[in-house]
Amino acid sequence: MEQTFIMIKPDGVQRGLVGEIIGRFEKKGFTLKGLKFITVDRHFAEQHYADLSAKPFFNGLVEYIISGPVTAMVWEGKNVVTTGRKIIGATNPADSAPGTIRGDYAIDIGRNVIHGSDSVESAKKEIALWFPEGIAEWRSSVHQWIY
Ligand code: FUP
Repeated sequence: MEQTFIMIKPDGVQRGLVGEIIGRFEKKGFTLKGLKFITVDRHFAEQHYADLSAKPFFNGLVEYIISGPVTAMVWEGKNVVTTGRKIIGATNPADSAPGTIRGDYAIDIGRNVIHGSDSVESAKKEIALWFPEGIAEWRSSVHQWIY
């Protein structure tokens, strides 16, 4: 089953949006498979955003991510990578549709509350980076057609 990496960024944590965000993914029908609350260091944040290292906003982005604890999660379900990105909304909250997380709760691109993997391949990389200890396997007892 497909998995994605979702991170509630320091502003989302500080603004008390953790429960709201987890609720949106749960109510959609996705399954929470991994969860931890951690503050990462500069080296780790630079690894997570390595693809953006040449961008002018890279240093500010790293400063923001290390500024406080984040909520790191693995969510599982059919098409969870693409659907997760839809639930999150466009990168720039100025363009995110109302009803999406960024559309409802963010204003600035540099404080956009949440991260979600952009492909199955990057989800695998990000889950390996953030959960090197692995994810505990558990099976829901509900019927398979209940997502
Ligand atoms: P996303 O996949 O939606 O998180 O977007 P990107 O990977 O393109 O960007 C990662 C983060 O960099 C965004 F969440 C916010 C930040 N960013 C800026 O601060 N300024 C920009 O111009 C673009 C992105």
